[in-house]
Amino acid sequence: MNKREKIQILTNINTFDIDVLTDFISANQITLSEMISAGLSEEKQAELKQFEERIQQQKSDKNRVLALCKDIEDSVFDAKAIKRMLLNNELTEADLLANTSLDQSLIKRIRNFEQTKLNFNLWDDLPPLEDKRTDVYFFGQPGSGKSCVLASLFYFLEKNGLMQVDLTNLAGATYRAQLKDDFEYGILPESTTVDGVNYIALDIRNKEDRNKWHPLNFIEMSGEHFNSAFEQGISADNLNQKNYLLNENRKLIFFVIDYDAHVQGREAGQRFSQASMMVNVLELLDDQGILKKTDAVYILLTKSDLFPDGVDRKKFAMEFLNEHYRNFLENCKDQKFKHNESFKLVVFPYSIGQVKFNDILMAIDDTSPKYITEAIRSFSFYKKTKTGLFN
Ligand SMILES: Nc1nc2c(ncn2[C@@H]2O[C@H](COP(=O)(O)OP(=O)(O)OP(=O)(O)O)[C@@H](O)[C@H]2O)c(=O)[nH]1
Ligand SMILES: [Mg+2]
Repeated sequence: MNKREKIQILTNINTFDIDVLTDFISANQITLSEMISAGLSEEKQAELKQFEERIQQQKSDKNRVLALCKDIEDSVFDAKAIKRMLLNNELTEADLLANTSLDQSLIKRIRNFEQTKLNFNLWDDLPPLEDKRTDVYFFGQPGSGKSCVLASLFYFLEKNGLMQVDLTNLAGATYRAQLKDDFEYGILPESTTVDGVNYIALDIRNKEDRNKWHPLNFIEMSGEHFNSAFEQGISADNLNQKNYLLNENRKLIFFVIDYDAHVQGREAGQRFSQASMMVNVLELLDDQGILKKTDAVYILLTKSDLFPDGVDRKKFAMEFLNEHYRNFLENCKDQKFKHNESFKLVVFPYSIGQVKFNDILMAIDDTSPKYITEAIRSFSFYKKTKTGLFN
């Protein structure tokens, strides 16, 4: 539009329909204030003001959506939060498709995302640990990946027909099924409630002889109990409720170190570093005579899928721990020496697979659970078959 045309239109501004006027504004050809100065009727002024407000609103909505999409792309939100945004119409599927790398199938998984409410017992409700089993403990700070390790292990054992359940603790058996079923659907467990604890009794088939079984009690508890043991010592209020830890069963102890929390430098909001806590808890376990009854200490460096691309994960884990957890490693070796090499020390990286939005498992990786199964079978005792069906 040239200057002459513009003057012509402004002179006859009240002869144009509203639709034409909004087109002039949208095309940035004539502004509303120019129209008002040219004598636009009050009625049309009111309509155009509303029109401009709507445009303004749309612009800020668009910016808000773009900002949300960028945060989603940067994994700022977990699956639950994105699901909420979709349900509240803060975002649409079209927004996600247009502005993020999410595809339709992932959006569908987010829409349908529902974690099973896990059934955690308080200590008081649990039966005592069955004796004549090896007790398997996982110690690590909240969020380090303990429940995910268990979920991936149970999934692996079941998929490969390596497990027999024991129903002494029904709550434990249900918990195992919940963990495994959700995992199979790519849904990761919610954080273990602060006071939550459970134990799962099951037998793992021996590698060489399918009639032999390794009887185990897996003890799962929240990272808060671990923190509390670090700060206040092992007591009946944390790791040794019900005298579980002090029973006579042989033990396998897994120390779970969160690689991601270390790299992020925030240590998942913890007051103390994992390195300091591990060293103290190891010492406390020895003080309580637990290491005497221990057949293996495992150090898991979890979330190893987040290691730099292309590295040899076992080698990288060893180098990483040697650099950042040197004292803890050396203390483990000292304890081993002190106990006349009566327990094994095993270090390895652990990954459940590829994780997205904190709660969604995109692809399952069996490498680590396979390794851990071997490591448990190697250092726990076995008994003869229950059925004697196979020879
Ligand atoms: N990338 C990646 N993330 C993982 C892996 N394992 C766990 N995570 C992430 O870590 C989060 C916490 O894992 P959990 O297993 O719930 O941690 P926890 O140690 O049981 O924590 P508490 O129950 O709070 O003590 C999961 O929701 C995942 O987002 C892994 O192998 N790879
Ligand atoms: Mg947990």
